[in-house]
Amino acid sequence: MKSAKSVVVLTGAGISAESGVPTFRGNEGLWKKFKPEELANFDAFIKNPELVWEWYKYRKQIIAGIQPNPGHYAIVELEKMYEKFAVVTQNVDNLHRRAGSKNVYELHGNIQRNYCIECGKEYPDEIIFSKAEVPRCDACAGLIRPGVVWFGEMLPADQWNASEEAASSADVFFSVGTSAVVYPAASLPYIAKRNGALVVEVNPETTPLTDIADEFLMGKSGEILPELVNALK
Ligand code: BJW
Ligand code: ZN
Repeated sequence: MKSAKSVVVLTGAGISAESGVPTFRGNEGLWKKFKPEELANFDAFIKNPELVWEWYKYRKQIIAGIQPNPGHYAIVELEKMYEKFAVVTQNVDNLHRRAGSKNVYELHGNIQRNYCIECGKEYPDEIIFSKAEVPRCDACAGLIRPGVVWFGEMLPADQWNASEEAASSADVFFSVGTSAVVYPAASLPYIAKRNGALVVEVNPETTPLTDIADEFLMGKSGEILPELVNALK
């Protein structure tokens, strides 16, 4: 870490768990009743937009009421220490930017965005919450959807390309608070490792990545990352 020039931190739902955002999988997971693959896809939305909107409105409300935690702030501190630094997040909660991280790539979109599936017109959350029924576009009557990336959808090309490039040239690559099962995000640590990076995983539980990680720091990111920053300072 002391000699590294380029550091990349990939984050998942676990980094926001200590802020009070439920994770997707596992015992405390949001989707205990529904498999993520069943709900977070376009066909499920078309079949049952009421259910999918109920789920996103619930999460928008949670996210609006919470704050970044020491894990997010430790990543802000790390960014100040390196010439090249990137946060690549699978989270849609905007907490890295709110904490003060500058170079953030959002692979799965942002839950604060909403847009019409027919004409692309964007809508703020106030419009979404002003209607009890499924929100529709005032220009073309198309369904409005959340601005996130569902299964089977392409990731935003600019965010993905920049993340892949950052992973390829990283000296140290962190995988923090992700179950490391959703692709293509889960391929980034492998890309980094193939290009010579030291791969460090931070998670209270093991994942499919643990076996190939060079270091596994077992525990909560809100505790481990601040300790790491202190040790570096
Ligand atoms: C803590 C902690 C603490 C707890 N501190 N840690 C077969 C094989 C391979 C791939 C595929 C396949 N079939 C289909 C695919 C592709 C598919 C995929 O990967 N599927 C696999 C699941 C099998 N991927 C896609 O479809 C992607 N697109 C794509 O591939 O495009 C190309 C394509 C186009 C057309 C056709 C086919 C391919 C898109 C993926 C989009 C994922 N979207 C979601 C929803 C986003 C919107 C929303 O938020 O609602 O993204 S799903 C959900 O999972 C969300 C997350 O970002 C993502 C990852 O979850 P994450 O962050 O890892 O959370 P958890 O809950 O799983 O884990 C939390 C972790 O934290 C745990 O490990 C805990 O232990 C830990 N933790 N407390 C630190 N305090
Ligand atoms: Zn429209």
